[in-house]
Amino acid sequence: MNTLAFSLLTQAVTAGSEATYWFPPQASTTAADIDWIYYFIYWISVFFTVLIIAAGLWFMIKFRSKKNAPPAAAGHNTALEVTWTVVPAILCVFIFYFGLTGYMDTHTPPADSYVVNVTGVKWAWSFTYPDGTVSDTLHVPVNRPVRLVMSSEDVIHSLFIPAFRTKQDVVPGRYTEEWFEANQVGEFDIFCTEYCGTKHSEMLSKVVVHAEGDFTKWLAQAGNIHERMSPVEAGELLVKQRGCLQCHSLDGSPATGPTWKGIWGRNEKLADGSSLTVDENYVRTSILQPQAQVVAGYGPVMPTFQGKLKDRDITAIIEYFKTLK
Ligand code: HEC
Ligand SMILES: [Cu+2]
Repeated sequence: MNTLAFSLLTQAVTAGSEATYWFPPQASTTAADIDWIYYFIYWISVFFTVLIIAAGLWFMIKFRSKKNAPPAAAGHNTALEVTWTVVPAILCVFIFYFGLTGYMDTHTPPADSYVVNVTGVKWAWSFTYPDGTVSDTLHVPVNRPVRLVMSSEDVIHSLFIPAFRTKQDVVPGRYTEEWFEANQVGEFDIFCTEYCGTKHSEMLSKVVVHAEGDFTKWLAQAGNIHERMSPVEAGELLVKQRGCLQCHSLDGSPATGPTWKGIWGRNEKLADGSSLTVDENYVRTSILQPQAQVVAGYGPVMPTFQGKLKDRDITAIIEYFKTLK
């Protein structure tokens, strides 16, 4: 057997906590069980596929009809028929049992879970922690159950963390939840797995699993950006974290929204035919009531950041805009 095929086969049998050719690492407490039942079904399928095709080929040869002979009458074999009914029935009950208990485990968050709120919006994720801190990557402590309470501002998205083997739709107008307990420190991918429009495939993020103690440090750091950096730096961080750059470019290239290159003091034509100069109040209104003054040539698709960006944040963004010559 060549080495690639051999290593694929051994990986498929012995999936450990490391990533394999087929799967990302098993980085949560439920991942190993999910992979176990997956491989159980997989190997049963391989076994029966080989068995049935081999038997079919063998019967074709062995029972080939003789020239001009009448077809042989088929009889019963009770022992054989009972076997091929009872064995698959037991296997199905077994798979159902493990499927159901696994489903219950992955859908029942422990009562002491750490709660993070998740918002999906075309085309970015944002994560809000109990103290009000917001980030565009999900930060969690290791070895502690985390419950995500999720909602969407527009269409249906789905938050998928392959390394944790967890996935759940994120739906407008209601909350859905998913939970996991990461058991490995590191960075893992987050995908949107519900087709949600043009940039669906770019709706990516990461989950950063912190070692014991580091998470609290990260949270304290992330929370006080205005104390820790200048307004320009804070503004730059905010527009990255809040997903503004999904729709606004910094290099003059067109996107869903107008580019921010040279935005400050620019003369802007609005959809209602009027025009104005970009100043503090215009930026503030654009962020809090985007539909009030729509720029000519663009759709009224910007979500409001009312209640999400505080005055101090908007001031920082304005200072940052002034640097985008
Ligand atoms: C879903 C896409 C989208 C996101 C996300 C988005 N915007 Fe916009 N934005 C637009 C569109 C489209 C326009 C033009 C239409 C309008 O004026 O409402 C716009 C207009 C603006 C304007 C006026 C620009 C000009 O040239 O006159 C500002 C300022 C602005 N956005 C700031 C922000 C900030 C700050 C954020 C993040 C906190 C953000 N936007 C996030 C789509 C978006
Ligand atoms: Cu999406």
